[in-house]
Amino acid sequence: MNAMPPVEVKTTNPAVLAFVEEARALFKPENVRWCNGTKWEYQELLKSLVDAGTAQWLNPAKRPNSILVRSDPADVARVEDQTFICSRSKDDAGPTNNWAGPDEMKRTLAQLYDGAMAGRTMYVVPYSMGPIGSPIAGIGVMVTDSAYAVANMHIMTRVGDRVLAALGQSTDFVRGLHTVGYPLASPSAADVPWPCNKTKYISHFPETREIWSYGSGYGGNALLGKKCHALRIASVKARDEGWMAEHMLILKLTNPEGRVKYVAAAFPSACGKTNLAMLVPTIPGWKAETLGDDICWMKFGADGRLYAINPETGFFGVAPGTSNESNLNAMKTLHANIIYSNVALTDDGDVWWEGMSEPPAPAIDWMRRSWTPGSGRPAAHPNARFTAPAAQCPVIAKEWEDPAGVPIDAILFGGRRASVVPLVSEALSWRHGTFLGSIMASEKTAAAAGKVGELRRDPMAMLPFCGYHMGDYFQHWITVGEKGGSKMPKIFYVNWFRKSPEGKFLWPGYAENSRVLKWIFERCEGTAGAVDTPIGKLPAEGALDLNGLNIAPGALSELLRVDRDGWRTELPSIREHFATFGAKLPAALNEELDALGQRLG
Ligand code: O2Y
Ligand code: MN
Repeated sequence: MNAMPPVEVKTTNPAVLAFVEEARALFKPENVRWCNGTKWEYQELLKSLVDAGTAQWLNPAKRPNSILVRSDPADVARVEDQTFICSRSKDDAGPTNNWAGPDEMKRTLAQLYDGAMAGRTMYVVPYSMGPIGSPIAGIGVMVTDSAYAVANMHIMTRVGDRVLAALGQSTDFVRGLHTVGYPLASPSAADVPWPCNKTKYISHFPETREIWSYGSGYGGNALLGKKCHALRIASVKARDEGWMAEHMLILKLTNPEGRVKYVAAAFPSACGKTNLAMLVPTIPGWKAETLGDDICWMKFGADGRLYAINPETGFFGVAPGTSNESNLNAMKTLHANIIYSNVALTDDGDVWWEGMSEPPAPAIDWMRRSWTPGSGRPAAHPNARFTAPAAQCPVIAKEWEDPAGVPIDAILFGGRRASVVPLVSEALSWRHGTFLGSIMASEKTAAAAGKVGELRRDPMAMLPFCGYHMGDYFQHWITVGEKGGSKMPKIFYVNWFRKSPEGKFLWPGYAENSRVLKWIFERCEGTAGAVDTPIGKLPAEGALDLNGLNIAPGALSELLRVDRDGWRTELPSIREHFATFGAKLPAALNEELDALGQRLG
């Protein structure tokens, strides 16, 4: 694991040098490697993962330059219970975050960090979230002893010397410390394929823009640029500086006349965000292209509109359920240069996961055991992932790396609701849209803890990712809306998952969602009809393009039905939800709730 020689240090920035030196003194690694971000370096990282037994090469005839990594079975997903917002005041973390005092947390972690990288290489990873030099982008410097994390950062962010050059002598960078927490007695001591620690902490220090992560090597716990930086720390920075860091995909829509609209959309996990980000419209002449599938940073441009970038350069997508039917463009993206984590291995050296195709026979499951279809257990872990370069996506928009960003026309919220919530509605105003985002909810599926069907509120899909008090976050949305005034994007609420009384999905979803996107596009142009209802504006009769769609009789009226009783029944649960934010809940949201109650009658 320590094969790579140290490379030249390409910065004289005293703040960066001091940060790295302090980390070295604490972690006590065998050596330090400054990552330069080259392709050569990436290949060396993959080779070191294979040499260490963490990864294996896939069949190059099937998946060129791709590896399969299997993690420790106890290290397979983000650990929300062990994720902390360590603001100076507990009240700033709010009711939706775990909190610990920054000094106390740093004392705990400094003890765990002491010597934690013994026998290992400490990689220094300068990275940019967003196109280097973009006024919307932000820089981080992360140290880690995980070659897996570094290889993933290479795909997911812009890494290396050019980032240090862009940073110059500035001190405005996020400082990230990460260790798997598995020191070695010596560099030649026996290692395990996936070093990690039973003890895990994912700690954020919002005031000092620091992230301290311990014990996990997987995904969001270890790729500090993603959820930790681009959402939890960035949401705080965005509040302080007057911009928005959101858990949203970014999509470009082009109509048959060649006019373009940009849409950002927030959905909780398991609602098909990556699928929507890459959808192939079914309506003739319409085009959809991807700018991002997970995170969106938006700042005001000189013209007063909100401009968005995707801070990432890759997709860290859930593999199970991804198929040619559900997401053809993702499948095409995955042909080469991929890091697969915890998927199954076929006997011809390819990958497989549930929902991809007919099951292979036999295969090796994600826990390295032989597996046959019908064995009663999944071959891939439900949170198995692919890390894929965004540039490989066949429908990546040409402006996806534009440093200026793209002007956002519409923001979509959505969740998984079997009843009550219609296929699509348009908010009456930015403030009403903020209200809709603040009450976003999904019904629990069998995969989530809790009773199936129970509502889980996930405001703006930011519940696990907002780095401060969510009441203040709602207020930030309202404040930003007041600043942008009439130039703010229109807000819509969509629900692809409404069911008939018999429990059948009413809407085909997937590519057919383009019909809803068309209505949204045309609402932004002012050409599509809408009717006012108590819950917002719904498509007027005939405004939703259903040409060529085979939809059950009566399904459309049910999809667009305003279920007044259902909404009335929901009001107390919204009040209860709002009560959790105490005095920090903006009065404007209570006013919106009261107004909804009045409109429902
Ligand atoms: O489980 C993890 O470590 C990753 S979670 C994740 C990854 C990519 C995009 N979104 C998410 C999420 O939880 O929202
Ligand atoms: Mn996400």
